[in-house]
Amino acid sequence: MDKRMTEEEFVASFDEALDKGYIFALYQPQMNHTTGRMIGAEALMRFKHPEYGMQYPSDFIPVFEQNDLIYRADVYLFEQICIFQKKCISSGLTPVPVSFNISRYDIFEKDYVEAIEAIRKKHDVPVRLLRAEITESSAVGGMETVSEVLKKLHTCGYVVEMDDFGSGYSSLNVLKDLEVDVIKLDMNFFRGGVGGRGGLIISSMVQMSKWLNTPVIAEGVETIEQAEYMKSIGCNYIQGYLYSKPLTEEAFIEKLKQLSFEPVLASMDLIESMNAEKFWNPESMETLIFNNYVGGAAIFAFEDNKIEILRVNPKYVKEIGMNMSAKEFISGNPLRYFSAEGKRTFISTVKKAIRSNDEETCDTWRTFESRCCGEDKICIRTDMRVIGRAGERYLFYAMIHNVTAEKKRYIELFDSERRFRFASEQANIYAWEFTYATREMRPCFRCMRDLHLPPVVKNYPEAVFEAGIFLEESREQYFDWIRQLEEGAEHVEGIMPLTVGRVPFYIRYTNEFDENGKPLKAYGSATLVIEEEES
Ligand code: G
Ligand code: G
Ligand code: MN
Repeated sequence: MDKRMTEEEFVASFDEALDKGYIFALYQPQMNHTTGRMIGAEALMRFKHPEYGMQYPSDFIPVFEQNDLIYRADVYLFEQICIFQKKCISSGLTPVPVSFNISRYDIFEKDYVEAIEAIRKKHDVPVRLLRAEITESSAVGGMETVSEVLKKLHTCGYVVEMDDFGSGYSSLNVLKDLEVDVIKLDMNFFRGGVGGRGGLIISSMVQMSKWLNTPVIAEGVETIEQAEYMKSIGCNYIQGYLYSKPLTEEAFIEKLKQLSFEPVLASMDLIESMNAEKFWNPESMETLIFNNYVGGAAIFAFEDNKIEILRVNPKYVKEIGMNMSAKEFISGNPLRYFSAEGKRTFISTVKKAIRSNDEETCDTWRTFESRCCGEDKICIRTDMRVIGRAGERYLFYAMIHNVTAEKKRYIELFDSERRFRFASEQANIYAWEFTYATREMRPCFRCMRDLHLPPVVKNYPEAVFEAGIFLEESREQYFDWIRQLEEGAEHVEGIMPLTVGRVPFYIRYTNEFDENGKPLKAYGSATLVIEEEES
């Protein structure tokens, strides 16, 4: 039968507890939720009295802290962890890094780092198999001391994690001054659920950690929904009851045998000249350029066929118009605005840019709805390129242009030409289209029937001179028309005799331009010139 021990009982039995192993570590696996691999474990202190049974950490940790016992307890537990790691190595297992908790009281003990280093060396455990967890609240006693300990730990080669991030002790300030390697975000601080404000705060914290290039481990994850939410905002590392409770050494060894290991990755490696720190620094030249770039620009992440906009500049917001705010673009799935075809185009362009590692462009239609402007369809041209990657996650720089007006004009022209061609099939007109780039001519049905042309005439217009449809005497004139069209003339027209019968036809060309104003195709038509009979 368990009995809650009193403060006096904890203090009185402390020496015996260290001696006889009432104090020991449990190991809680830390997982990559996406790959199912283990990234490490946290050692958690437990107290089991032979008579009174298991005691709550929330009971004995504060007692140890208030009675100057925590330092001894932590150093003791650190040695237990080293012994465990050494045992794993010796028995041929692949050990994973184990995090140990540093109390804020340990930080004020002068030779804390020296003490644990001596123990680590005594047991011959590589430093990469141990990670230090300092809590945000350590900073309460003064930044200088924590900073000093952090430096010492780094010098010795320890990865240092910021524990209990989000607990509210001015998280941002602490993060700014302490260069930790990993952030542990405790879901217990968001028991109100991940919906609404809680979710927004968590996603902002994860976002921020990305800017700092610091991986995040979400702690206290109990449900699949929480894990999926964390994954959706780019945090794959998870510790909590969902995967496993803290385990005894024996049970943890079983996990080690079952699961494979992968190292914790920084959330993003920026390539080449892009310097992450500068880029996210509000005062840097990079930020200045981004914010003041004459066109719309955005930074987005791509993973798992999903797009996440991380940052937009003021011109981006202007370019799309619709009176939307930067916040509206950044929150939620940006592809929700896209047409089905636009989605496919965008994703395939993203993939192309990953393969080519070069700038790629696409035009996509999106439907925006805003409170003031109602619904509107907008065509956006995006020039994108990869600027960073971490594992399967890619970071992109994108420049955007609103090309809606050009696109609409283009579509109108295209429609009118198509209507014209339908009409010509009905009337006494021969019609065809000629594509400059391919030198291909596509005749209408009547041309095919009367002039015995195939559906595609190659090597146009040379081919129709060879076929005797156009006459040699018109060659110079006709090639001059084509030249004018290729140089951008809107129309050319004139009368020309066709076929051996020298039948006079009125020939007219209308030029079609692409969205950049470059000639694309010429639509030709020929109508018989009816000469009025002389009376
Ligand atoms: O397992 P959980 O209920 O284990 O732990 C409760 C609290 O005790 C947590 O805030 C945790 O950080 C702290 N804690 C767990 N293990 C240790 C330890 O080894 N040393 C210190 N100082 N705190 C610990
Ligand atoms: O050192 P730190 O305060 O981060 O200790 C982690 C604490 O979280 C420990 O008390 C541990 O037992 C506890 N814990 C681990 N997984 C879960 C979980 O899924 N839910 C909750 N509520 N607590 C957890
Ligand atoms: Mn911890």
